Amino acid sequence: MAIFSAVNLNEKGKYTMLKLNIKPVILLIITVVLLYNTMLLSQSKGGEWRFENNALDTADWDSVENNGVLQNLAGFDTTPPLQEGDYYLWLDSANKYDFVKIDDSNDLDFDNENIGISAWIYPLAVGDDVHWILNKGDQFTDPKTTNYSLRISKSSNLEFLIRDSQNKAVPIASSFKIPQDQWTFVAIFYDYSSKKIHMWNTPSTDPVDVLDYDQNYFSNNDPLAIGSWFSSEPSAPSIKDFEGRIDDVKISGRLDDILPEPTSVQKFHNNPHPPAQMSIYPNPASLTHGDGMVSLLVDMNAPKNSTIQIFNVLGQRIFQAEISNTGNPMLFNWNLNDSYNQPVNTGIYFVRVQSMDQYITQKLVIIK
Ligand SMILES: [Ca+2]
Ligand SMILES: [Ca+2]
Ligand SMILES: [Ca+2]
Ligand SMILES: [Ca+2]
Repeated sequence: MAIFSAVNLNEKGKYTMLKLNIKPVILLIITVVLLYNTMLLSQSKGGEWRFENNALDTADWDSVENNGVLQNLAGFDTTPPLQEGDYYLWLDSANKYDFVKIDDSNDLDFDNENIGISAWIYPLAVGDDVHWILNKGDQFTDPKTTNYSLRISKSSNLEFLIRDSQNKAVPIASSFKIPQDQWTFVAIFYDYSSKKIHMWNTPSTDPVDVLDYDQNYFSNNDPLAIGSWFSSEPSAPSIKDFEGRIDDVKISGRLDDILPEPTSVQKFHNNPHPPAQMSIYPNPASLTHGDGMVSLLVDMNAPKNSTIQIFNVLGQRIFQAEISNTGNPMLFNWNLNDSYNQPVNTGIYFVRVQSMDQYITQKLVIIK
């Protein structure tokens, strides 16, 4: 009775109090279920390996989980400096034939089409020989096979290499060199239709090199090796191993999947609606005080199914969820855990919510 009279009276103060009182109820009703990486509409091939104490394919754009198996003394490690998450693939220079082997799959085969590959690498050996970052093929068969591969050349450049129909290796090298003993982002994109290779050594949208490259290339029946070139000769099961740390390896036919998305600028697409709005509270959010939760209240004007993505300052996506239509405004609660359900680190993050042609990005600070 008192509540209704508050509405009827429409006194500004009481009405505001009413809104505040029923807000938790409304918020409960429209609190949405976060569905992890399962409802993305468009797909490509390939995979993503983040080595979070496993070699699982965690890509959200591919159709098959191409999980890897550690070979010989390959392992995962957490010794700093870290690049992505808490673990990376550790390939010790004291060990031979250590790499990750992933079985052949149509999801990993590429035929005369676009292909993109990216990775974070921390090599402990460059310039002494070539070192394979990855290779889909077999070094032992005659002819040898390489559907596609990425390596550090003997001159320390990044090199993309395929094997053509005459079994001839066709490499193309970057202008830049790969430094030793530090993390470097490396990426290539072969735009097959325009016959161009794009190469990066920083996680930005603009490539460092754009090079002519006109080669047909073909799938094979052989494994993908991360950290070497697989050989079916049992006494020497790989060749010219990478030595050091590898993290966040991505393969896709689409450029968007292998490069971090832009994060730092708040943008709005052209649309006839007033700008989308988002409130994040609390902000800063605390990992250890309060309930360890942030709430996002988003007004998208024309609510449709939405995607929430959270990026760190390096532009790496650490969390993503698909949200079905919940009305407008929408409320999301995020428990400050990443996609692996691990608590995120303190620092600056960017929250991006996209719904059809609208998107909005805001900064979120997470403190102890
Ligand atoms: Ca896959
Ligand atoms: Ca990792
Ligand atoms: Ca090794
Ligand atoms: Ca195959």
